[in-house]
Amino acid sequence: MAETPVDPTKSLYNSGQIQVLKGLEAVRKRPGMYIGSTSSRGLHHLVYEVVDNSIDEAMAGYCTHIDVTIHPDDSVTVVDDGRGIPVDIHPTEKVPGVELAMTVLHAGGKFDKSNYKVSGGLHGVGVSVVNALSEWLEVEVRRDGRLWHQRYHQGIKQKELEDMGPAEGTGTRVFFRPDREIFTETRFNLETLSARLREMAFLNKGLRISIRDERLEEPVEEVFQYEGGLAAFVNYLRGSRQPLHEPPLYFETEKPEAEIELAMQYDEGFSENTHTFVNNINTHEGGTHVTGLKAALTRTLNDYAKKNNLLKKADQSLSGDDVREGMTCVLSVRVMEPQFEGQTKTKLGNSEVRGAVETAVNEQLAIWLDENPKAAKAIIEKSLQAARARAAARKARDLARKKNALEGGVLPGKLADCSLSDPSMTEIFIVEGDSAGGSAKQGRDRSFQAILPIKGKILNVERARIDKILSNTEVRAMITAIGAGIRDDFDLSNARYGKIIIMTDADVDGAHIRTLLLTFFFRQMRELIEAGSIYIAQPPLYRVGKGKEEYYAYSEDQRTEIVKRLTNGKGEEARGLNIQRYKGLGEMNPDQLWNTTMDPDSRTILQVTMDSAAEADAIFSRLMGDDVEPRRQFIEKNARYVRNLDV
Ligand code: 0RA
Repeated sequence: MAETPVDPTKSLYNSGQIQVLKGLEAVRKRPGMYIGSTSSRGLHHLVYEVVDNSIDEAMAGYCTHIDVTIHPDDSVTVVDDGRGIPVDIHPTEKVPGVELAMTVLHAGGKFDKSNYKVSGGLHGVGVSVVNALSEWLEVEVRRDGRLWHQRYHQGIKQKELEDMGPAEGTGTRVFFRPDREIFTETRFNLETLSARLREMAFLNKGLRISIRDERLEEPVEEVFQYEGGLAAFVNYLRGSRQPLHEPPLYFETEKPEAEIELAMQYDEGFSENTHTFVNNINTHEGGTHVTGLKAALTRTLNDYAKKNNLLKKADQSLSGDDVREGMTCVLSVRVMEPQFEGQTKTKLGNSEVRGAVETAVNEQLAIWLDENPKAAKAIIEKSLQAARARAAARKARDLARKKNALEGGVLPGKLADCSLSDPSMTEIFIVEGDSAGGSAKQGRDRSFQAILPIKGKILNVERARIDKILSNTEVRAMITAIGAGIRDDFDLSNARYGKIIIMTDADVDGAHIRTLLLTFFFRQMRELIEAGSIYIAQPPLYRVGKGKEEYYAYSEDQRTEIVKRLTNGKGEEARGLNIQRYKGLGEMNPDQLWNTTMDPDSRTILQVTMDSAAEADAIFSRLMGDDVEPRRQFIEKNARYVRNLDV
């Protein structure tokens, strides 16, 4: 029954095959060029790349289910119920379509462009890159009543595509194990993958995406499927903030230049939460669609307010910032030939999209306001309040400026500054508590390390308005020490330090303070996160001493490992070991703090990134909003979200 669709007498090494081997070799030589990095981030990109192909099939209208499984050995399966990758022999390449997809760079499945109107996938490098970087990969295709199978090792086929016999349905299954010779991190983070898959489900209304983690004794499964699409996304992002109206404004419309989908809702909070996507790609850097959206919001809300005599003075108008305060908004556009620009290729350049989005939002928002006068009034009233608060904040800032408080000049008294001033060399540790601050000041290298101790719980910036935030002592100390201003006035080029390192105790209180600090940076100095300047210090949990030797453990696993090594496997009961659990940074002497946590040559610090800004936003809202319960649950579960930000 096995039937080989390629003439077996033909040499494996015709010129096409040699090209293929060269291409995959290039990927293995310089993986970073194709997937960004070989760390945790690159590892997760492998899964995104495979899933993106299935999502393209869903966007084309042929796929309704995608199931992702993480197996106990950190191999992954992605199954979809799409049409299945074609298996017939390509007329010029003389190999099955599926083999082209697996071995030819950028083929992906889109080797025939007519198959897809629009397609997503940030990297668009194609599944062949995943194949090249996998110890092994198996692909299975169900098509035309049969099941087809092929296996690869490090991108090289082990056999020709094989017909495995009759099968029902259609679809594609890709099963792979990332190559340990390539990746420095090979464990998948469930939360990271879930966050991304959840986002994809929100963006593709009705599509069912599941993830199953078989690495735990009790496998866990999560299913993401949202009939509400972006409206459900906005609801999720809003978290526990009180809505000003329900349901969110929602529309879908088709213009010649783009398909446009939007959901928007105002709440009693003070931040703006806008997330925008083009062909399922998060456009962190904005672009023409965002310009169109903002212009339409400002214009239509002002028009409505004027028409209904809601503005106090005839010449009063609402600014863009005013009308976006307390707004959660998700915009998703689909365009045929997107042009991505910017540092991270996440800024839309197509000029025709601006007008399309602007017109659509003008039209739809005007209709919605007319049909929802109560909501409209609440939104305008809120924008007017925002305008007043902004005026008050300006006053407060001017006042502060006079006292030199926010513009550098007088640095906070508690700051132990460093002697160098070139930010590419310098770093500041924001340290919880005066006693730990004292140890850090003594232990540091004062040439390039500055220390700012802060007291316990800083103000919860999610719940406070700008004028109040600016009057908080701890917050002011951070703003002055960093020296780059806040929000719209923030200027990265004025930052006095290249790295801002949050150093808190390795306990629940420490996690809480870290959350507060991250919220502060997320809301007030987001560019610092975007620039990759915010880090989390990793103090050790244990010191294991044996005679004169000492070792530090940063996790329970590490402690077990060290004890095993020092006792030749006998365990902790063996005598001569002195195990100390650090309850706080203050228990370490200055030398220990330097050696374990501060010395750039030996420390580990986690970089906080914006990769999953939408997810971070939801977490912040959930944790920092008015509801106590989610916060309590979170603290009980502990501060694992930093990993989400980090990957
Ligand atoms: C090329 C053409 C067609 C489907 C696909 C590729 C396809 C690729 C992937 C990758 C993962 N899942 C996928 N599902 C489909 C359409 C072929 C036709 O016209 O039937």
